[in-house]
Amino acid sequence: MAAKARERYYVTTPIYYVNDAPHIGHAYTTLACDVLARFMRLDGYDVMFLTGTDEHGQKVEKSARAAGMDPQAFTDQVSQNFRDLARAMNFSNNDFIRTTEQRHKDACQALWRALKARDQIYLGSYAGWYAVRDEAYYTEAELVDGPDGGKLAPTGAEVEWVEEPSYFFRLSDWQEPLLKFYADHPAFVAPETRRNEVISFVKSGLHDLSVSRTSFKWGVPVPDDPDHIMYVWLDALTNYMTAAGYPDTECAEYTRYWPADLHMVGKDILRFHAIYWPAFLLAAGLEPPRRVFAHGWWTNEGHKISKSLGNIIDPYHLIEDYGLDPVRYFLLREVPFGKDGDFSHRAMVNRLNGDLANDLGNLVQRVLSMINKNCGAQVPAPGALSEDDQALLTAAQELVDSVRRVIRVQAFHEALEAIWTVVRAANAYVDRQAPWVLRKEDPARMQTVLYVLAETIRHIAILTQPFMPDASARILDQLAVPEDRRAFAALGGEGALTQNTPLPKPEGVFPRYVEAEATAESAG
Ligand code: ME8
Repeated sequence: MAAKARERYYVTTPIYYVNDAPHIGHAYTTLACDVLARFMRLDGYDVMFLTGTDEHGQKVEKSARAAGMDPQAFTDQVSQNFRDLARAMNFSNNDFIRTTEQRHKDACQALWRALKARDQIYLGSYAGWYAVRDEAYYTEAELVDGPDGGKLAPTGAEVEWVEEPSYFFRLSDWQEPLLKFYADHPAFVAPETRRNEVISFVKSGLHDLSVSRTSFKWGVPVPDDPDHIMYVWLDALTNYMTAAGYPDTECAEYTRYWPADLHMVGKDILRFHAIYWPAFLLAAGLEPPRRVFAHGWWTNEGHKISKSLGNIIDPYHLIEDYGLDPVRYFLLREVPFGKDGDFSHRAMVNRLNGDLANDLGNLVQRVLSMINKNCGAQVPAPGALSEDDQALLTAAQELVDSVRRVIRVQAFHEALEAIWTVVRAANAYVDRQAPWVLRKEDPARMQTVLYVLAETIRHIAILTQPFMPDASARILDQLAVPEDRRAFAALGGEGALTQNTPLPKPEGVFPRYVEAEATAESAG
């Protein structure tokens, strides 16, 4: 245990373009990272969890112009929206990086120099298609027909023809080394289907990549050639190293945290993270990250989420309507992580009222109020354990191992499913043991049953902390579990509840969601 205690874990979110208001998609990616960061901290790891904003490039410059603002003033203002979201969602990031910070410009220029020194960058000229929305270059062959006969990027973004002097990165030299890298590191890209897509894309042939622009100014200047600014993706990807102290590769942060354990991204930006990024790093003689996970896409009641459709899901509205922890639970429980998912009010309410209010909420409420009324509001005193008692306790105690196993591969839905198997087992045990009958017939046995249940709830609430930090804390408060006994080291017999500890008055943790219409009907 002690040896593992200070292992480190470095997890990152994409840095978000500041031109958009934060929506459910951004909240989702960062939430997944937050759960991992909290989980690993509770498991004894020294965690670095990074998020931030991507502030350079043509897309942001355009938005600043549309807002009638200087790009720096614009990004100063809108970057704050993402910090505010992090607070509202209770994210526990240790750092928030902005690509307009000096530390980041220094890192980008250092990486450029390292690539240049190794002859990985050369001056040429680019003529081809560019999509500002994706900040990506496309070949003629990749374009698709648009509805009005024009050409579009495969993502549906508009493309423009670009001809300008440009530096190129020798990406074509990295085809074989990348394929070898994927083969040597089978867990590098997840899920498996995405890994296969990446490998077949690389096998289909890589072209050298244009990595500088001259037709606008909003970016990091290329060292020794200030007519050029660095391609925004080379700039953006470097953020993961900036925050770890690069270019000072000797510093404590860098030696401790690089390479990152996990870059969490949406499937839209996998190519940049799983192909370009490891190629840049290998070419610069630096270590690539250990893993890139590409999760799926959220739709709204079956429709693609977009500004133009006016159906953006605002995380603030969700929090207001359903409560923060139910939203955090829903997003990671409803959809197998990695797959696309659809947000619907009905699905949200089903999870809230079913899994949270009925299954977990009722369990906690029933058990704690029985203890409050019948055990003098103290942790009950257990007698000898029956087979049934032992089976439930063992299931609760073994839960951490199965949860840990699936969290390691970012299968959040499976982690929650495993926890809920024990929640449901505890509810079935209550029904079987009927402590309300024991109250009269065998009060000593009732104490044992309620103790077993309280211990089971303690295990469940410790394990739900990464997902629902506030609700779990409220449950642990009601069991009088001290703050320093809430990490995974306190699971099992180690941190078991002590009989006769006074308990506060129980309060419901997950109120049922009642439909507005239903309230009106029942009132009328
Ligand atoms: O791409 N469903 O930034 P971005 C799920 N700056 N996730 C979604 C989503 C949806 N409907 N919409 C957005 C960029 N996301 C670059 C990244 S990293 C070095 C640079 C999430 O603001 C998802 O994680 O467009 C996606 O990858 C990310 O937001 C894109 O954010």
